[in-house]
Amino acid sequence: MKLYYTPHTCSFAPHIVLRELGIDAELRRVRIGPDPVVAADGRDFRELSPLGYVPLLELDDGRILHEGVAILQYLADQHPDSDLAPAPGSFERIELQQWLTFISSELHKLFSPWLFHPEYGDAPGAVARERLQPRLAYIDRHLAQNAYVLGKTFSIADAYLYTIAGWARALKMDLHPYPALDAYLDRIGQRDTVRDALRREREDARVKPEPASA
Ligand SMILES: N[C@@H](CCC(=O)N[C@@H](CS)C(=O)NCC(=O)O)C(=O)O
Repeated sequence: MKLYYTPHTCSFAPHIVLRELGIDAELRRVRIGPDPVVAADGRDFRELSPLGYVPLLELDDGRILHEGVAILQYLADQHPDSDLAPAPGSFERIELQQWLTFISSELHKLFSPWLFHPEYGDAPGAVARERLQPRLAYIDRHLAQNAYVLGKTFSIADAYLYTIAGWARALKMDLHPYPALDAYLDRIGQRDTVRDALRREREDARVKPEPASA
C-alpha cells in the first residue's frame, strides 16, 4: 500500500490512521502546486490524481482512492476490530459521516484559501477566517462535553479534525476563545501514533530533499 502525501497537509489524517492500524504503508511525498510531482521520481502526479491533490492511497492491487474521507473510511472498514469507525449501516456511522462532512466542507475548505492558495488574494482569506470562528466555537462546545469527536473513543474523525484544526496553530490563530479545542489538540498531539506519523514524515523529507512549496 502506498500513501501519497505532502507534509503539513490534510494527508496527515490518513497517515495517522495507518499508524493507528499498525500498517507500514510506503510513503510517497508529493510536491503539490500548479505542476504537482512525486518527489522521488518526478512523475507527474496528475497521472494518479486527476486534480493533483493529496491524499491518495494506492492499494497493492493498483486500485486508487483519492478523497480523504473515503480513504479514512476504507482504512477503518478493512479493520473493523480497530474501532476507528462505527459499523457501516448503523446510526453511529451516519453520525461519523456527518462529522467527516463537516470537517471537510466547513473547516478544511475554509482553511484552504489562505493556507494553500495565495492566488485567492487577501479578501477571501479574511472572509474564510471570519467564517471559521463560529465553526471552531461549535467544535469547542462539542469537545467541552466529549473527549473525542464521537464521544469516548478515538476515531478517524479525530485524525481528520486534529489535522485540519491544527492548521489554526500553524496560522497563529488565537485559540484562547476555544479552550476545549486547544486542549484537544494538545492531547491528540501526544498520541504515540500521531508523533510517530510526524517523525516518519520528517525522516522521509530528510532522506529526499524538501519540496520547494507545499
Ligand atoms: N477533496 C480533497 C481535497 C484534498 C486537498 O485539498 N488537498 C490539498 C492539501 S490539504 C492539496 O493537495 N492541494 C493541492 C491543490 O489543490 O493543488 C479531499 O478532501 O481529499
